[in-house]
Amino acid sequence: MDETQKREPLDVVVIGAGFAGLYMLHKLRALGMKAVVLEAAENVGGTWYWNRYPGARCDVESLEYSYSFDDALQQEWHWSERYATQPELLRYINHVADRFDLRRDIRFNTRVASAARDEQNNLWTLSSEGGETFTARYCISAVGCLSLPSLPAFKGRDSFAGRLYHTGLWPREGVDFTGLRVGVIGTGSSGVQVIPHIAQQAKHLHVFQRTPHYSVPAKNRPLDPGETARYKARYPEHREAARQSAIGIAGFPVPTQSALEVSAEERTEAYGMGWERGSTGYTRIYTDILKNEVANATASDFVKMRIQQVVRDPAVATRLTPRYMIGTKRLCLDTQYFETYNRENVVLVDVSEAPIDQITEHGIRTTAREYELDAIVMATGFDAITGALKGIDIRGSGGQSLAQKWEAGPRAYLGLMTSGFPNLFLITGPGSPSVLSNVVTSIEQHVEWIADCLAHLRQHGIARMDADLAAEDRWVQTVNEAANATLLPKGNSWYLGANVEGKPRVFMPYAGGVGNYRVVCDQVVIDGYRGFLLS
Ligand code: N01
Repeated sequence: MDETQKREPLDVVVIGAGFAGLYMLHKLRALGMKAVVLEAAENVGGTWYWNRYPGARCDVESLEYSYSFDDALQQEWHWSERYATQPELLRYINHVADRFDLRRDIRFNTRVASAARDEQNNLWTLSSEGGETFTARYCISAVGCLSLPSLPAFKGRDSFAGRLYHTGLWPREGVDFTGLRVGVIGTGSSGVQVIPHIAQQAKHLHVFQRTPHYSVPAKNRPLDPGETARYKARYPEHREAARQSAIGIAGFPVPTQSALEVSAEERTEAYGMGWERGSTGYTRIYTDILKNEVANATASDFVKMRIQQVVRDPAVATRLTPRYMIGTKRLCLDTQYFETYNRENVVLVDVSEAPIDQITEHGIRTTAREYELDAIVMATGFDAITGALKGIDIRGSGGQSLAQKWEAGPRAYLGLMTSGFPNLFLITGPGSPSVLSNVVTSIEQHVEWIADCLAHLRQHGIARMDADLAAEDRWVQTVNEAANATLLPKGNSWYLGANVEGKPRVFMPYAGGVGNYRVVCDQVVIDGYRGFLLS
């Protein structure tokens, strides 16, 4: 008899102990449900556990990028900086795990390999890579949207004699680059954050850039106690504003004007103020920056102009100047990023024309020449939104594989369930605002929706819930329409899977706004879980 048969099935098994999995467990406990969380890492934290690279910092302000579900928690926790560093965020998540006594139901070092639906017994069986099995009535994915690192399959990757790192799999003990010749591949959010730090330590840094990206200064600073106290005094209002907002952030002013209905002088002043304020809200200064190409060009041009001003060598400045529309790839937030290219020990290698041909024993060879290096840092991002889920062999009704169902792009109703996989819930799944929002706001909304749903099923004696295929198809259409009403699908971004070779080009998150999305989810419930099949 194997482990599975010896044990009573659990009510719920949750995959992942990041922000989503922890809160889900807390809610399930409150419902009196027997739940276990399976976590690949040896501790809690999810993305904040793995992304320990120097300079890792959140780009949503600390007072907003935190749980709102417990007032004592939000009042008592002290954030030291406007944008929290990775270590501070990890301390916070550990505090939450301890405060709510969550660890006793988390199995660490347990990477889920497969999840199979047993239709006859209405159960899910999950197997770990270590061979353990867990059986439950419901399975909830809290695997995160940016959790499977993408390592481009450069020829010769294993032949490199030096040390090779990925920002999303950073060694716990840290890395000392002192005196080394370092190469960083990638200039997205991770690259933009890690590059200034490595530049300060390394003897020499080569940055291999394929696409120059937009970044605005974070203007990070210590939080003033008076300011924090004033903010906390109105926490419930701020949180409610975030829930109703477009991207789950209360602090971004709601734009009221088109960029094209004001004078050039007025625009320049507004962009200048946005630049000085330091936040990704820069692309929300006017209503149409992400909707109209002409409006977008005005916002893009301002940042391009700033890059030209900051970077002293005009040829380097030109190579650092983005050529796409701002915001169509995720806007980066940095501290001294462009300034770093004024350092003597930093060289920008443009690999858009002479791409990386291979990694050699000695370093990186582009089609133009070889660069000798002691260490290589891949800041090459993630197989976003679907990668972690598709990496688990998930089999629904009739043995259908999720990876196969999503071969041409993910399909999920409200991003919460995918038809043919009954009793499997997805926190921040594809087709929900997820990565286009303050993800903690979106996680809380999904966790609460799922918990309410499970309570409803129990109360009404409903054992099985699935998404109706027709409702799912209509929602996928809605997601496409929402994206196409913006400029977002026009960038070669990871929102579209464009960063992973062979991944279908499908815009995955819902771009219609956090507040609007919440209304839809709530209305579906009011309508008796419209679009779901309950039996
Ligand atoms: O990954 P990315 P990331 N040859 O995909 C390059 C969140 N995040 O880890 O643009 C050469 O953005 C690639 O080039 P290109 C945030 O949501 C948040 O930086 O595809 N280069 C790009 O420059 C963010 O958006 C925070 O042409 C190659 C880079 O690698 C998301 O995570 C911090 C290449 C990858 O950039 C992902 O950010 C960090 C190749 N073969 C992350 N393959 C904050 O909160 C890829 N690249 C601040």
